[in-house]
Amino acid sequence: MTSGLHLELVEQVRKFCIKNIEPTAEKDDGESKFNMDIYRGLGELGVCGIVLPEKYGGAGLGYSELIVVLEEIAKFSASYAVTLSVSTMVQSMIDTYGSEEQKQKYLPELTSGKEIGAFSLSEAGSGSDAASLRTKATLKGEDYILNGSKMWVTSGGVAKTYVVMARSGADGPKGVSSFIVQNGQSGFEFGKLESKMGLKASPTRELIFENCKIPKSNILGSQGLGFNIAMSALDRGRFTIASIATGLAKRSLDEAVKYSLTRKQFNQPIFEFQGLQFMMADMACEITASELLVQKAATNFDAGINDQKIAAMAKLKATDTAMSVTTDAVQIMGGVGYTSEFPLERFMRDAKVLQIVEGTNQIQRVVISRMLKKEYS
Ligand code: COS
Repeated sequence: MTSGLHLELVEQVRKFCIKNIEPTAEKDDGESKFNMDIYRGLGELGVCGIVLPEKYGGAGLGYSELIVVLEEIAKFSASYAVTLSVSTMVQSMIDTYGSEEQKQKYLPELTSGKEIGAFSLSEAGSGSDAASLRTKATLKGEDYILNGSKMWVTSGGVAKTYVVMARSGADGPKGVSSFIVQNGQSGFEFGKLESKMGLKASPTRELIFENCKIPKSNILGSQGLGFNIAMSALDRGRFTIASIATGLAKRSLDEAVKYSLTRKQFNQPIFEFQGLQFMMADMACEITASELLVQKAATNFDAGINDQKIAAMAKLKATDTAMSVTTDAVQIMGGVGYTSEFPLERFMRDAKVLQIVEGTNQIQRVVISRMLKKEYS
């Protein structure tokens, strides 16, 4: 699986992260600070539009390359990796469902990393039951009027371009449409900035729409297609989140093994205790299983196969693994693992949200079991 191109990408991204992310990662986490210059630096490196066509400023590569990049960034900061993952998901929505005019207008500044894209589906009353969303989009002449609020929007406030799912028709999934809305639009305000357990360098905000008038031409795809657009975007978003989980887990195991080989107690490196060896063997096994699922999901997409089941499996397995591996890595490192001297306590807090975002892991099980039922019916 590891090609020369992948190794080259990993090397470039690693160098960038060591120089630009690692030195301030702990401080930025402590201050909940997102640094736009870091994101723009990733853009200059050419990784902010990896899967987008070159015609719109992308690199014209595939998801197999994107997961390698995200995994590497996550070894330093899950916050920047998630920002990039979600912005890429938004770009791919515009690329797949947008008109030529929309692509030319919105994609170049997203692919270049000059600006960020954000995805806005959840609301206070509709999380897992996404099709019950209530934000209204009322067609009046040549415009839609948006009213309502959206919650837990990754990059809310720092992103310029938002794909917002709103109700333009009847109850249920068929009444949902997707709209492109940009920061600065009259009637569009940012609400509460969330105070979170982890992923602190990535702002999460509420969006408020009050008689926000957007031209009809800002609809993505066609009226009533919004739920399907959101779901198919999440099929891609879910395994890219999984690659971030794999990055967190890999770095955590790396730190734990290195530490346990040098830390001595009872006159020997703590690595020599079988209790810890078995923990680390299990961690390595689970990480490899996760990595293979993520790779399978990515190669499927690159081959044009939209396999929801594998994407959901990758998200479920890799994020549960990240949670258990980061927790065990902190345990192996003991007191020092619980301090911010090492990044592991941050990684453990960051891992938790990966089990929740882009569909909780319970929803991934719903998707997997529905697919199983379909296969056997
Ligand atoms: N790709 C394209 N279309 C999809 C799809 C996918 N992956 N999944 C569902 N759809 C379509 C269905 O085909 C159906 O359309 P048709 O009637 O034309 O066939 C429509 O969407 C409704 O699908 P479904 O009946 O499965 O909808 P449900 O209300 O049962 O919801 C779940 C399904 C629970 C899977 C969905 O609501 C979900 O993923 N929830 C989690 C939301 C989430 O991930 N939020 C995170 C936001 S980002 S932090």
